[in-house]
Amino acid sequence: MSTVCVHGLGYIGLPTAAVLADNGHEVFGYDTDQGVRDRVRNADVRIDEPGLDELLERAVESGRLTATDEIPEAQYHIICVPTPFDEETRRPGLEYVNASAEAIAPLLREGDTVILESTVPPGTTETHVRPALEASGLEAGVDFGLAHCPETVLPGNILVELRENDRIVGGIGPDSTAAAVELYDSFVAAAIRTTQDPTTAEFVKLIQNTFRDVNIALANETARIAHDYDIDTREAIDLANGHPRVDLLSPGPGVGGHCLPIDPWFLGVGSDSMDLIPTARKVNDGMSEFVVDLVRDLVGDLDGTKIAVLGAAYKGNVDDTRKSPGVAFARELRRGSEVPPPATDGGSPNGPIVAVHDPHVDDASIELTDTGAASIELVDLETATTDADAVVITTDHDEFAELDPRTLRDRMSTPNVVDTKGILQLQRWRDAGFSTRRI
Ligand code: SAJ
Repeated sequence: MSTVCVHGLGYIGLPTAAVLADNGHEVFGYDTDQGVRDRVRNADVRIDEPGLDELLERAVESGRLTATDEIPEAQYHIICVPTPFDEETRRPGLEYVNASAEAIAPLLREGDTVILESTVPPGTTETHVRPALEASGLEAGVDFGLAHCPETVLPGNILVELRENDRIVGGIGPDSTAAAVELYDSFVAAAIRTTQDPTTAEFVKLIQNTFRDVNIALANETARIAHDYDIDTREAIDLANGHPRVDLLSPGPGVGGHCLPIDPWFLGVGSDSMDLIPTARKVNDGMSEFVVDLVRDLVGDLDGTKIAVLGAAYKGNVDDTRKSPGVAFARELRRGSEVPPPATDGGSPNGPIVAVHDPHVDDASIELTDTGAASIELVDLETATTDADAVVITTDHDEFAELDPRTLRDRMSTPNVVDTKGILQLQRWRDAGFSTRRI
């Protein structure tokens, strides 16, 4: 068993630290945010992630996971800090990665190993982390280990995937790789696959998410084409997927989260060869506009109407609203509507009233108030749907699949529904008097 310091206690660092502790390691969790450290000390989880509460409680109570204000010496340092995306330059900020490496350098001892898990452009471990650590006077691959091992877990299923997903490890020299593999081997049940350098490992992570993004774009474009032919996309995709070499993904209102909409751009940091990938991004981002057109098909002119958007989380059964397609769609509905309509008179000629509801998301965690969005509110289901002219499902939460169309119909001004996730049994809704559209 080893001493491990996990740097950054967010979506990835916190579950990783807890799993390591649960597997017998002595784990220190370091985060620059005092609030985060205090919450970990109290085993207080703010992420909607199955099983994490109990695991964290166990790790903290056993004394094997300690949130710390000062970075300790440790046999392993795992860096799980964010690489925030700059929308204008389409590049990641590496300041947190750099700061972690600089903070580790003075504590680094011969034989220790540093592992970068944060998603970064290819080459970052070599060009940023390595020089910062070598300021210690020690040499990577000789005196200490340095490797990249990208995280690949799916939000909503993190604890299962931490143990059951294959891992890719690319170290500087064979000793770095071996040291990192030894640590992951202590809790990963799947294969740990190695490559000879960190840059390949960084690249692999990015092409995995790019594969998903580009293939979802194909599904989304297929949906738009099917719409022009008045064909039910999901039925067509289902039939097409009966072929042994065809596996189209699911269309929807766009692609959200902190990975798929962002990671493809990281590939372009050191390459001018991207052509298809940016086009796929454009297709996925354009889905908000397509959904607005579907609503117009049903409702006509949107001025003075009320639209209930069901789903602010970026995907089903999670509370994460980062780059959420539901939020993008709500904003798209309000685009160009500079003046907020009065809330009481059923609207004005200044665009629709947009009411967003999400049972997994609370008020504090969502920003709906920027340009043109002043009249978008996050409200309960009854408030959102009362007097609405259309309900639009933008997230595949279980709660939405179980909605009762008759209850909604009785509250709404006009019974229209758009299902962008294909989760409703639309015949039931039609039987209840709804006009329907779906992607
Ligand atoms: N989506 C579709 N159609 C689909 C599948 C997904 O529209 O057929 C949408 C979702 O609704 C969501 C977005 O794509 O808005 C992303 O959802 P996701 O569940 O596909 O993936 P993430 O972003 O939650 O997690 C991804 C995963 N990457 C891959 O599956 C290759 C996860 O394994 C990574 O660890 C994670 O990114 C990450 O951290 O990079």
